[in-house]
Amino acid sequence: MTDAASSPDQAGDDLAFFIDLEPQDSDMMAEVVEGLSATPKGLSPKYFYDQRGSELFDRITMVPEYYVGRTEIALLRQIGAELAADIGPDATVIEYGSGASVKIRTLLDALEKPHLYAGVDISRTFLLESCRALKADYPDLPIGAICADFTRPFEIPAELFGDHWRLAFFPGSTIGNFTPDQAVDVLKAIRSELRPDDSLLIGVDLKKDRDVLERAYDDSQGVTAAFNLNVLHVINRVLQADIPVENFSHRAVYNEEKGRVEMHLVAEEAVSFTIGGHDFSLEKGETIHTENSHKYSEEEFNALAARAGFKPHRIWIDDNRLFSVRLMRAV
Ligand code: AVJ
Repeated sequence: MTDAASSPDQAGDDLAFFIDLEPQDSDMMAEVVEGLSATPKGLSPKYFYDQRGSELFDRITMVPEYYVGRTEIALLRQIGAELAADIGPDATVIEYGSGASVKIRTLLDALEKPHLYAGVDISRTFLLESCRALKADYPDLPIGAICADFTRPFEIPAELFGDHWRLAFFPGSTIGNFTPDQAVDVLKAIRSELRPDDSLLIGVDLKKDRDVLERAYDDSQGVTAAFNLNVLHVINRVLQADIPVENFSHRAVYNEEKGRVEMHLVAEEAVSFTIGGHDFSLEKGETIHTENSHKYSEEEFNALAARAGFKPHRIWIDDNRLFSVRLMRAV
């Protein structure tokens, strides 16, 4: 664990703090090599989000089939007054996966005099950009940035968040990217930055019709396909690999038994490539599993969150029962 709290001028501007826990590229090499050496082959979805991947994800949120982002934003707008009443004034807001710009603005606008905003993200560039953009719009709100991989336990100076009620904000159903056991660990890591009766506001996608789910992850404009394929470009660039991206295609399928949409990259013909001195090959038709997006019923998610020390406080669901926004309390 590094202790890399830096002064505001190292962050280059008027952020209240910038903590860089330096999530390592060497972890990426080891993880990618391990994932592609396994049977079946797999990659962590966190590598989707380089600059282009983040831009492609933004475009996914605008395709008609992908209901997740817009449904969550509409819910957040509707529930502002109830949320403000539940959270109270002067809250410290900690956002996991910074950059969901419309969502955090909707939340900050709803709350009464938030005390501090802290963004936590693995991408240093994206984190600093989104925190600076937020600072420009909320000049009177202290804004801090924490560069960290929140899928692993991380430690930040205890005094950083101060004495106010804390609200952890984890939108977008990002929690769905993890298997249920991993999700419990992520929620435990979030829980460890909270005290009893602090809050977690989390977006959780609901179980629904297979067709709706599969279309949401295979849109007709091919944006999700480009997003999925981009992870191979990321590996080629960051790890100096030579994966022939043009030989892969995108596949999305709802695995009903596991309650998740899976994205895969399918080798359209036999391919071979090298990453960091390791040789890999895929037969025609072999796949790389790139993402899971778990869907939960209300009860399923309650049970999962309970294992991490959260109890349900309120749940809001849209009229079409597509998506849930949940307010949970730390036990
Ligand atoms: C950002 C993880 C919530 O799983 O719905 C969207 C990512 N992947 N389309 C999701 C994603 C393909 C998204 N999350």
